[in-house]
This record gives sequence, C-alpha cells and structure tokens, in this order.
Amino acid sequence: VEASIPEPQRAAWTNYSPKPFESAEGFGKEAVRHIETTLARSLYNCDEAATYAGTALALRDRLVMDWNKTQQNQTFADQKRVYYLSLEFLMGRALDNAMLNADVKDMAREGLSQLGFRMEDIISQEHDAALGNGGLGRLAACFLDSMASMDIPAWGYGLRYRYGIFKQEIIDGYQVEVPDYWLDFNPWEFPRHDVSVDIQFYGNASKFQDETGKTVAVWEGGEIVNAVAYDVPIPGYKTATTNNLRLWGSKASGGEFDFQKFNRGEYESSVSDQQRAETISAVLYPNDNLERGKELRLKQQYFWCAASLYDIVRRFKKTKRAWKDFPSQVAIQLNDTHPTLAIPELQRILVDLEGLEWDEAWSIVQKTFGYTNHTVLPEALEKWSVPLIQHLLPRHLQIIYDINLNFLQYVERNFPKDREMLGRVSIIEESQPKMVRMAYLAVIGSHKVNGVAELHSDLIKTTIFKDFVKIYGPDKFTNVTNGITPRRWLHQANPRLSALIASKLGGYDFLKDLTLLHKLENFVDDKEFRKEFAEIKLANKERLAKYIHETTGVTVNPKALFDIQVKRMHEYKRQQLNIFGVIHRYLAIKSMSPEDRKKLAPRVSIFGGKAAPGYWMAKTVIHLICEVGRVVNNDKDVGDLLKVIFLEDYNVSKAEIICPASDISEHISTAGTEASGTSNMKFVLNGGLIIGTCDGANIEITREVGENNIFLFGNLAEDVDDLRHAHIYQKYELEPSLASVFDAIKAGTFGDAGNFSALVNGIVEHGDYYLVSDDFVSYCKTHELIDEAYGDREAWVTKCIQSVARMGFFSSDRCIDEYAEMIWNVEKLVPT
Ligand code: 4GP
Repeated sequence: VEASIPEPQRAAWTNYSPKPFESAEGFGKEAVRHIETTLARSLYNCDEAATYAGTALALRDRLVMDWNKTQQNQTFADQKRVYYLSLEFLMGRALDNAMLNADVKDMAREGLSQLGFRMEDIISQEHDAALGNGGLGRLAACFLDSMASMDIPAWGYGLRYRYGIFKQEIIDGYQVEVPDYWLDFNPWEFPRHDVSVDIQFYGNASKFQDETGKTVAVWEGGEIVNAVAYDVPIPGYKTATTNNLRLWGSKASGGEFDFQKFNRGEYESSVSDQQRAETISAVLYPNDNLERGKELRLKQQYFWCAASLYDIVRRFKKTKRAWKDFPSQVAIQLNDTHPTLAIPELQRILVDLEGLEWDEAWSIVQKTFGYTNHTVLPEALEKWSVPLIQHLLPRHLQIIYDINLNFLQYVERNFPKDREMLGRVSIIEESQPKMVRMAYLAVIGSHKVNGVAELHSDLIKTTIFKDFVKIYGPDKFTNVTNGITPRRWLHQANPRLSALIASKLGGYDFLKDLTLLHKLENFVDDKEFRKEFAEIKLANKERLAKYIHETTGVTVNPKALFDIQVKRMHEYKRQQLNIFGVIHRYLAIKSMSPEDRKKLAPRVSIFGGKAAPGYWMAKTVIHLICEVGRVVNNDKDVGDLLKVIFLEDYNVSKAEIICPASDISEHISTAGTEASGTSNMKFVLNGGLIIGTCDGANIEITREVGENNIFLFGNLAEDVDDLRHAHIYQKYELEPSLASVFDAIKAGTFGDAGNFSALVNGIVEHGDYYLVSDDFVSYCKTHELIDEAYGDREAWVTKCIQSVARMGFFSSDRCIDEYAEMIWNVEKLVPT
C-alpha cells in the first residue's frame, strides 16, 4: 500500500503532518489556538467552559493521530478482532482519562495554570457520557479501557442515545427525573456521515423455490431507517493503541423530510417520518436489572445489531477471505441478551444474502459469538412476544423457529428418555402469547457462555441453564470474574494514593499489572507509609465532606466513620436494610444516656443511586432515606453522632469522588442475587473496607483480602429458597429490634407513615422476598463489630493497607486476558 504513493508526496505529507505537543507551552499553544479559532473566543471572554473545550480539542488532536494509526495498523495486520456489542457504555468523563492515558496531565496542568485556570475546575466542566444504567454499562467501559491498554484490536458497538440516563433531582425528599441532554458540546465523537446503512423493519417474509429448486427467502416492504456511525476514540494507557467505539444514530432514510408534503404546505407531517426515525436512538431505557417488552426497545436492539453486523461483515469481506474463515477473524461478545438478535441476523446475512447452506452458516454463527450473562433475576431475563417479533422482524422470526427446530431435534435424538426437556429448553415459551426466550437463543447461538463471578457462574449452571449444561456439557459454560480499570478507579480517582503506591513500588507499573500491588505488604509496618496512607484517606473524606456541604447544606465531620452505599436503587440490593439499620442506630442513640453517647463513634451514612422511573418501591426507599436524614440531621440530641445523607444524581464522575472516601461501603444484596458487583472492588482498591453478604464477587474479594479484612454477615445463597418458603408457610415472629424500627416508622417519626406502609408490609405481611428480616440482626451486630474495629485505628489501617495490596486480581485487564484466551482466541497487536 505504501509503495503506491510517490515518495515526494509522502515526504510532503509527513512534513505537514501535525506533531503531538510535548510541553506545557506546546499544550498552551494548541489550547489557545482552538479557543481562538475553532471556538472564536478570546482572552476577554474565555470562561471555564471555553477553556474546557479548548483543552479537550487540544487533547483530541493528539488522540486522533494515534487513533488513525491504530486503525490503519489493524487493517494492515489483518488479524482477528473483537467486537464488543453492548447497549450500554457508561463512560463518564473523557478528558482526564485521555490526559492520564497519554501521560500529559502535568503538562496540561501547568499550561492551564499559565492561562489562569485550575485543572480541577476545567475537568469538572465536562458532561458525563452516561449511556448506561449501572454495573453492566460501566463494565463495558472498563473493558474498553483494558482492551486498548492491552493492545487488543477491539471495537465497541453501541447506540448513540441523544438522552442518556436521566438526571436525578431530589425535590422535597422525592426523586424527580430530568432529561439528560448531553450532546450540546461533545468533542469526543466524530460523525461519519459516509458510514451509514439502511435498516429494514416490518414488511413481509416469504419463501419460494428458485430455478434450481433451492428454497429462497425474501423480506420485502416495510420501513427503512438509516443508521449513521459516530466514532469515539478509546485511548489505551501508555500505549499508542487507540481503539474505536462506534455508536449508531438513527435518521430518516432518503433525506431530511418529505419535500412533496413540504411543498404542499403540510409542514408538520413533512417532518414526522424524520422524527419517527430519530426516536429509535433518542433515549436510553432507564431500567437496571429489569426488562419491559416495549416495541421501541426491540427496535433499538435490532437497529443496532443489524448496523453493527453490516459493518463487521463489510470489513471482513474486504479481506476477500472465504466465509469459513469468518470466526477466525471475528469474535463477537454479546453483553447480556440485549444483542441476541445479532445471532439470527448473521444467519440471515449468510443464508439469505450470501447464499450459504443453513448448516454451514450456523456453524460459523456459533463459532463467532460468546454470551455474557449478568443476572439471574427472573424479571431481568429478556423475553419478546412472538407476535411482536413477527410484526417487526418477520424473517427473523422464521429463522428463530428454524434454529429452534434443529436444536429441539438434536435434543430429542440425544435425550430420548426426557420428553419434558423439549418444553423446558425450547426457545419458544408456550404461553399466551408465545414468547421468545432470548437467553436460550443466546446460549444456543454461542460457543461460550460466561457468568461474571464464581458464585454467579455456578448458579447459572444449576438454575436458568441447567438443562443446557446437560445438552452441551459443562465446558460451554465458564466464569470470568468482573474487574475494574485501575487507571480510572485508582489513578484518576485517587491520584495521591496512586502516587504513594508508586513511590513505594518504584513507579507506576502497577497500573498495567495490578498484581504488583502485593509488594505493598512489605510496607504494612512502615510508619511513614501508614501515616500518609491514613492522611490520604482523611483528605479524600474532607473532599467528599465539602461536596456534601455544597450540595446538601449538611455539615459532616470528616473524622466520623463514613459508611457508603451507592448503586442503583433496587430491592435486591437492599438499601432498605441499610436505612432500617440506620433507624435502629438512631433509636439507640436517642435512648442512651449522655455519658454513653460520648463513648459512641460518630458516623455518616451516605446513600446515592437512581431508581427506575416506574419502580415505585425503590422510590419509596429513597424517600425514606431522605426523611430519616431530615429528622436525624436536625436532632440536637444526635449532633455529630449520626448524619444521613442522600447524594443526588449518582454517576460515574461522582463515584470518582465517593469511592476514595469510604471507611466502610455496603454490598448487602440478598445472597444469590447480585451477579458480581463492581463498586465493591472500587471501594476496597481505594483503601476502604466493606460490609457484605456472601454474594457475587464479595466471595472472591474475601478470598483475596482475607476473612479478617471484610465484614461478612447474613444467610447464604443455598438457604434462600427455604427461608422464602418459611415466610410463606410458617408463622414468623419479627425480631424486637426490627419491630421497633417499624414502630417508629408507623408512629410517623419520619413523616406520614402511609408513605412507607407498602415497604413495611412487604416484609411483615407479604413474604419478605428479599429476606430483610432474616438478615437484620446479624447486619446490626456486624455494624457493632465495625464500630469496635474502627476504634482501634492502627489495626484498621493495617486491614485497609493489606486489602489494597491484595486487590490485584480485580483489574479488568485480568478479565480481558481471560476473555482473550478462553473465549475470543485473539492476539495483541502491539503498535510499532
Ligand atoms: C449487573 C449485575 O447486577 C452486577 O452484579 C454486575 O456486577 C454487573 O451487571 C456487571 O456484570 N447487571 C445489570 C443488568 O446491570 O442489567 O443485568
């Protein structure tokens, strides 16, 4: 390829090609050039927003050079690529990450200071890219960072939502949802108007025999919507590798609007097609661990899968390889069942459009896909009604039926004695209406299925996919325990701790190989190190205290024990257990003598998290937390002993302030419900301990950090079924301590008791599905142990340091290694 361009032309090009800045002055020049020319602002009207924009554009120029080169290298190298299909990418802010990964943050800081600005103020101008709900979307973002940092040729594919997850406001103690329009200024995306593809919906599917007697399927009519690519560069840490995240936006096919209608004066209806089309990528569905079969959601899924596959197939076809080579060039990972339609879509492309035989195509499909399951909660398992798929994607329904027929015939041949198995494993659920079970389709169409922590991966094999383990054997199922990127969640969120670690370990290599942290064990008894470690924690708590004061008006004591639970609001995550525990503590303080109060360790209970807009019970819990805060924070008897805070609008950039500031964080789901959890890892990596149930990754965290360094409590997953059964069929006496909490609520201590009756009754009268009452006593006892342990501050610091030293396993780099080896069979491409 290079030889095709004449030497003088190449030399001129190289000469004119921009060079990355290499000093504070170099950065300053670039930033000011962008502020003055790209943004048309000047010294006299340049505020922080404009300075952010100039800084981001200067950084972006750098990024783009590496990005272009990476993409070119990947094309020339022509090796296997990974495609990570995720309906959610919860990226957070990009500027700080870009500066750190390119190792130019100090230069930029100095340059900004010369211009009269503080780095922190500029960074905080950026709007979070919040294209996700919670753990699943943030995991995808961590994986992108790891894949780029590890030089894995990988692309992310997602949707370019115009509105990400809503902004949460708390008004009078209630959650109010406000749309999050984040695209006003987004320097991190590149519209690729030349990369677009028409996507078909509705219409009719029919089959006929061609002249050779072969059956041919056609899908005709219906509606066409155009998918346009928006590319986002994903820089690796201290490597030139810059991967691509491609997000699809929807547009009306064939132009802006209907000119004929416009010319007839029908202005409103002339734009309606355009609006209909744009609706597809307009907004992220705000549900975490919950699926609701809405037609627009299914449209989003197909639109994104079809556009992505078209793109992947087009790229493969350019290599002129035979179709049988497809799986050795392409690995597609399905992040949950949301992209499952990619399976019938690839089959359709291969059979209907490329003319392959069914079996040959199907073998390619199965070798190409891997599927990650993120939940066993029944309400989160996706099912789509057959009539809806029939209507929206008639040809895909035929294909799904054919996949199912072949699969069931296979099962019947191999398990002739278990006739009931056919009904159990069929992709089609024989309900009214019939439903397509997407998880089954994903299992059948993939070569590997993985859960996200050991317990969870065991559970999927013994519960939802039990029959499939019999059918395919256990090797199809595996585990990849989740991880987090240490670049964002240690280095960026907690620069002082990162620097302290680097000073002891002789540099920042641990950010690329987190297992090096184990060397910190050598410094557990090092006085200076311990002192500085504790000082950093205090400084991080002061930073959070300042933020709490600014946003809620409440003053908290940074020396108090900070007890934090931030995550989506969900009954299974049991924020209600936490707030009941807080009320229990409050009642205990109220009944104490002033002398006893003096002995008590002060606490700040901090909550944060969004409730899905339609999830009434979760909103009730938010309201209870806010009401308890209102009462407790204004109670003179209590003073500093207890403060209760609800932080509004929890998101990625806020997590970066919150995670470094915990003494204790709460991961207290009903055992067997939290697939992994990842904030547990973030808090421990930042030198906080955790209270948790034996659930998800808590179990492996315990294995790594040691039982003495974690506060575990509560019933085990294996006991949950029996306990639930007992609640329904046996008379249940409420523990006195929980009963007095409920009495206080019912007495109106925290406002109108009627507001909380459903929450209390769910436990007292309706079976206590999440086993709050079963775990309450051991939960409160464990908090007493925490108070005691925190009293011995030296021992506490030892626990924290040991825990940090033992968190090496939880880097998302380790996850990517495991996926690459066990599932993708993909090699690194190190930039030259
Ligand atoms: C989440 C799980 O609830 C969480 O335990 C896990 O850490 C995370 O995925 C990443 O694997 N699942 C979802 C969901 O967010 O919507 O199913």
